[in-house]
Amino acid sequence: MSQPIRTYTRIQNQDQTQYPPERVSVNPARFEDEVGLYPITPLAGVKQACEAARQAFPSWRKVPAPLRGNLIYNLGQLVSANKTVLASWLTREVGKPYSEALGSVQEVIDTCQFFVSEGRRLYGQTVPSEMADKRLFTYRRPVGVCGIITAGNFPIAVPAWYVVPALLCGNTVVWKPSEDAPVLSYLFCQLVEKAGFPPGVFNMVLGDGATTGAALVSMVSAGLVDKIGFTGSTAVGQRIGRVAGENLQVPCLELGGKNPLVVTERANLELAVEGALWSAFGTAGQRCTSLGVLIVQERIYEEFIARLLERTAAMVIGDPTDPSITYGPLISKRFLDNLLAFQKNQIQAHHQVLTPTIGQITRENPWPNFVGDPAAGYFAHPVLVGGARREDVLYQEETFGPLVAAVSYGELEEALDWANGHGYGLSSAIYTQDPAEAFYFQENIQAGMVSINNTTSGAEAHMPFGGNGRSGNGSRQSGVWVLDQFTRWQGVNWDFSNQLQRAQIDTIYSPGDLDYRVPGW
Ligand code: UN1
Repeated sequence: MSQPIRTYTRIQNQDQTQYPPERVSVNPARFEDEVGLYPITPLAGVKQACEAARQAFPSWRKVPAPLRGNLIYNLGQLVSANKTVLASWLTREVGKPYSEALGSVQEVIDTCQFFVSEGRRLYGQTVPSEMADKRLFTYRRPVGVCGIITAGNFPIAVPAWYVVPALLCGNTVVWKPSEDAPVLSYLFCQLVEKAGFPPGVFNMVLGDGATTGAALVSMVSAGLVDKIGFTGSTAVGQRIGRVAGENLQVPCLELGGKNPLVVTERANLELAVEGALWSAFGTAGQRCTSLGVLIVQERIYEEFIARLLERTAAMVIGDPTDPSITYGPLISKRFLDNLLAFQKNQIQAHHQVLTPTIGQITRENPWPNFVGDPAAGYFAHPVLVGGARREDVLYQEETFGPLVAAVSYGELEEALDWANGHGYGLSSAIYTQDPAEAFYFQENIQAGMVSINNTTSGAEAHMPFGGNGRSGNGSRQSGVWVLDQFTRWQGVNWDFSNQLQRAQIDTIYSPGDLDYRVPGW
């Protein structure tokens, strides 16, 4: 075990040592392993970071986009060259199984690769004018200073979804990463700087949402931040939306999910069991795309649940560095406490716990296939609950942990009712071999993302990522779609006729002599 890393607020590519690291980031699978020490950046530090970003913006936006892309290229290469080191830190700091951690780092590389060449596109349009000797053009212009606030479950992949396109488009950034991953964030920050981004273009403040995060959001009203990008809970997203709305801004919000997975009679059951297992318990259910409600056709319900329980019982849980595990610890104590409280309050008398038990995995409440010492970390039992009703919080609210509600349905319409009824709309899945069912589902689900014969999680880095309803405000990340978050369209008209040409007034709409009037009308 190496010494804890001391992390700092980084402004202008420098450690701000006036904010000394005072809090400890611990390994959630081994409490005695102190991963790092980090500061809570106070309001003054957040303001300083935003001012630095504001100052850097005018010259950064003038750097030609292909050259900004070259720095994104450097970042991708740096992340790639340090992939295994970053993945190890990721596993150590947030407890993600190592193979998944590698995938998570790969998502950063994929994002860089996509946006490198976007620097050579960032296409605008040439548009015909209704008048002679006049040309119309559209350009993408950067928004300004972007405040990015992200979560601990994908501590660098999801930030890269914001930061990489934001920088490529000519914006400057103040990033508030998750307080659960300050060390990994600090390492990522150093790679961004090593890639060659000028001082002030990328800055990082540290601390939790209620303090540092709220301070960053308050910079919107102070006129120092032009755009907030936020991944986290629906409740916090609503608060950010209110502040942004008052300031006539549109935030990029990626919020919670209660993602449905429907299994029809025409599904390949074995595949569906495997998909449900991974959607439910992969990453210990801590993806915003994790399974929330399992919706199974009533004639196959019993058999499906029995097979799923069999596979669940065979899962290995525990030490995230062990390749045999399906999932490791929860990200931090906060996540475990929230999950336990949810189980205690929301699993009620009319529910049936179908898995052996609920709660934390401990020596007294063990999981049979456990690797490591359960008392050394924040481990939770996998839980599948039957008998959910529409009005239950168990069905209505995101859980964020290895807890899934299972229900049965008769007609596909009823399955869709369950799938949409809670008002979230992030991701969704259907298992069926029948194209008609698949089409019906994809057309009628309100989710922003739909999987057919694949899991609710695992979106690729160049597809639109985002949700509707309680899952977000319709903003999309990734691929070309995110460009609309970090640029604003500018329309330009250029008249070289040397005379005043008034649109709609001097336009000759009908140069021909055709008389459209109908005789006798
Ligand atoms: C998240 O949990 O916030 O689609 C993002 C997935 C991952 C990203 C999840 N690629 O599951």
